[in-house]
Amino acid sequence: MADEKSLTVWDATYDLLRKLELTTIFGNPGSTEQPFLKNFPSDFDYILGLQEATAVAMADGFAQATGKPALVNLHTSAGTGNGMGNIMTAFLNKTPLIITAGQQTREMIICDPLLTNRDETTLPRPYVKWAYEPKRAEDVPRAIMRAYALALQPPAGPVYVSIPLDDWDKTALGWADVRTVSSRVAPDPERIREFAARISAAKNPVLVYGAEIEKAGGWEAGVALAEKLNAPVFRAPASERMCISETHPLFQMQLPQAIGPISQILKGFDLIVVIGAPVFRYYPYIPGPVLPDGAKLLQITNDPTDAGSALVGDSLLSDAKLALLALHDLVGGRPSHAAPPSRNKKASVPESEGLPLTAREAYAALGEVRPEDAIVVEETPSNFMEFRDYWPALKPGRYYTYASGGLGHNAPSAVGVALAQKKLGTGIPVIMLIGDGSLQYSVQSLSAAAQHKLKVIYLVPCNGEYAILKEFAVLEKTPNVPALDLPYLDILSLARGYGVTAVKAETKQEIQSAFKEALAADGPRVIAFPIRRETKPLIPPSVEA
Ligand SMILES: Cc1ncc(C[n+]2csc(CCOP(=O)(O)OP(=O)(O)O)c2C)c(N)n1
Ligand SMILES: [Mg+2]
Repeated sequence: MADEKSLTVWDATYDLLRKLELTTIFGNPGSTEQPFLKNFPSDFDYILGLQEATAVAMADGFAQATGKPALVNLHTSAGTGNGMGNIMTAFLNKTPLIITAGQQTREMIICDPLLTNRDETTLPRPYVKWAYEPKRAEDVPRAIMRAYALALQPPAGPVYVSIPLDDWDKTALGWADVRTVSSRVAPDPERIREFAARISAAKNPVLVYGAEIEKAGGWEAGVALAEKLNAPVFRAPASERMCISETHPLFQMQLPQAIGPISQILKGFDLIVVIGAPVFRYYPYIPGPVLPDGAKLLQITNDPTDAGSALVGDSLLSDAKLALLALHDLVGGRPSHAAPPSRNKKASVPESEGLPLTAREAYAALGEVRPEDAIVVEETPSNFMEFRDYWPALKPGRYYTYASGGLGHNAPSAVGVALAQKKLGTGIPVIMLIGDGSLQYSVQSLSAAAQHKLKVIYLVPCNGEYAILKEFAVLEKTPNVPALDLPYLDILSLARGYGVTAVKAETKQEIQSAFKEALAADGPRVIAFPIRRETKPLIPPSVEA
């Protein structure tokens, strides 16, 4: 290690990263990053994305699965641009990511040479919590420390530090000071008492749980509150994480992502208590009352933006777990209140109608051979709800998807989740359920899975189309949209091109045996299974009722 006299910005920064446990760096190198990556220390790992969208989302999955911030290094403006869709998703996922990007030499920036990141602090906005380029090279380690402290605090999220390539060899101010910050906010005691009193006074309260509960480690606290109140639990629409076992008798279903249908479903409840979620994450516009007649709403979130954007109700800022524990102590129990009938019926296995299988038939087949402890990462827009019918979430940390709907996030995120399992030594396999269209957006992630021999099984339902957009076209009455069919995609060749063993499975038996083989294999596998083309209603009639 360098002595204090010759200490460089590079030395001080790597020392800081080591102390912050940011020793896994996701990225894609260019000449503006090479001065940072030179003499790469042997106790660090570099995970190559091949494209920055992949690098960002791998880091996102890794950070979520380890529960710690992760570091991504992007190539100046072009690399930031490529990563931007997934930076947006990381922002909505509230994942703490420290993003560093190379920048041209300070001496030359004035004349706009190639690779200049013009307006470097504007480019990643509004989807970073902070964007900064140090005013002098010596401030690089402090900027990274500040970025780390900001990324971690609620609501967590990505931060961006642009670093000119000539900064790394400059003399440092000294070793960087390592700081710690808190990552939870406790509820205002007076306001949570008011919320508890309103819940205790409600005749027929309902709980809507969101992703913040799992991120806060609050599954048990959520169950305890629901059981004390004897109140039904819905999952917030478009939740990126789970919050309760889907087989718990009080669990109902995930709410649909539309105004009218949500009110329909919540009809009859006088108090809707949303914990750890926005109110609400909508998708198609289906008009209707925001709340059913006579209902009031309470929201608890750690995000002031989500508290601000709610159309109705009263909000309280808090970490979800701390709020659940406090409410549990403060509310009155309702043991005599009749338990709600569960909507959560075991999905029946459909009769075979020939080939190709429907998505439901294929998922029923997979559900039969499910290893209980696997992690699922999902991006299959038109049929993920069917998958969940046969693969209910049972434990925390076993289900990930995106908070944004921006395709290209989950395939690389699954690789990050699998890398985390490898580093943590859990042995838990990762099942990546990905649409044939969606796989194309960050297809390079297959390569990292192969290079690091990660236990990821890609399940690719192949309908050769953008099925969800056909469903949207019916709802929005927009016929004859071009380019919704992609029958020419060759998933097996793509996978093999990136070094991943790939098989096609058509029948129930083929799917099941390919899956069992994949579970036993060393490294990733792709299983492509043709599914029947179906254009279903975007909001299923069962949830409109
Ligand atoms: C970055 C991005 N580009 C485009 C879209 C629009 N989009 C939403 S779903 C979808 C099709 C997904 O196709 P596929 O993965 O095959 O799933 P399927 O609808 O067939 O189930 C598209 C293109 C998007 N959500 N994100
Ligand atoms: Mg498709």
